[in-house]
Amino acid sequence: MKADAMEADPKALRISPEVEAALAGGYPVVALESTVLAHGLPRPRNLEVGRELEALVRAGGGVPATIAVIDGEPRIGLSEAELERIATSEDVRKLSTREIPIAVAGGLTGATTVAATSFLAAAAGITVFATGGIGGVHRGEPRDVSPDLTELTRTRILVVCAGAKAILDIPATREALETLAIPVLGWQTDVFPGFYSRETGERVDAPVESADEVAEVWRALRSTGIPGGLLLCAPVPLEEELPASEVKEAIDLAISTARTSGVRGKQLTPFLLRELTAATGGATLSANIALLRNNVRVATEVAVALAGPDQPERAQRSAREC
Ligand code: PSU
Ligand code: MN
Repeated sequence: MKADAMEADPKALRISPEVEAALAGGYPVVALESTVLAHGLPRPRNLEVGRELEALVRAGGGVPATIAVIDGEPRIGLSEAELERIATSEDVRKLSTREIPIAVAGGLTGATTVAATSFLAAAAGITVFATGGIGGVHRGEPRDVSPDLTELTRTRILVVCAGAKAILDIPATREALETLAIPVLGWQTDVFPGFYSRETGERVDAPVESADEVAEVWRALRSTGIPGGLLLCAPVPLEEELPASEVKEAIDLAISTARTSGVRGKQLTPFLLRELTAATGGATLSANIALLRNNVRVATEVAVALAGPDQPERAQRSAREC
């Protein structure tokens, strides 16, 4: 099966000159998500984190491509001013894949979720994408299942994340990944991590020890013709971990507040994240930032491994020249 993105009109995407040059030269490129900036982290930390993550990709020898829709244009790689707009403007929507055409037709500005970022990154020819945590199966009935999961069944993308957050139903999320036939790798672990915490009681499909090993699985995914993407889960660094028991109460409270206030649909995840940040103070925020940094470092290593041995130095040179 050909990915839908293969049929996209290349003119429908605006790729920044730097990202375009990197892709044309086969240099390592790492896609970055914008919903985490616009709706997942509090201001003003969100803008600082957005800048820092881009800088981390560069420090690792890659070229960052933060993705968003700006005035109806899907953008792959943002300028400093555009990144600031996504992080600070009041009028930034949350866009999953289904909402991209609506934003494009309406000339709207929005931040892209894991699903939408995956789709646009793959359409632009990017393989590796770093985020914080993926969406999954929410608790309660009727089941609210993030399109992040289904996007991975049809889009060729390697997503690096810290697992799924405990605001979700973790066993159901892990089960859904299995049902949807999405390979789940663990970065130097066989545990499926739980965002703030390293342990969930769930397992990955296979541990991987190095970026080269990830690259091998990626190439095998492509050569076997199995459709869709791959999830690489990197646990939050040990010193920054928040044990699940320390956030459980705040999570249970946030979920019951959402229920009693009738918050559902696409508002649910941002609502729970805001409630949680407010309830736990800086604790969840610093763990969140630590795991984002870690995922970006791992993703850059993987992108460098996929680009081949002589690429990192050339990428740094090209980044300096831009
Ligand atoms: N999980 C987090 N932080 C986030 C998100 C998820 O820990 O910011 C964001 C991501 O952009 C993810 C989206 O793709 O929420 C999932 O939203 P939904 O459940 O509505 O699909
Ligand atoms: Mn949903």
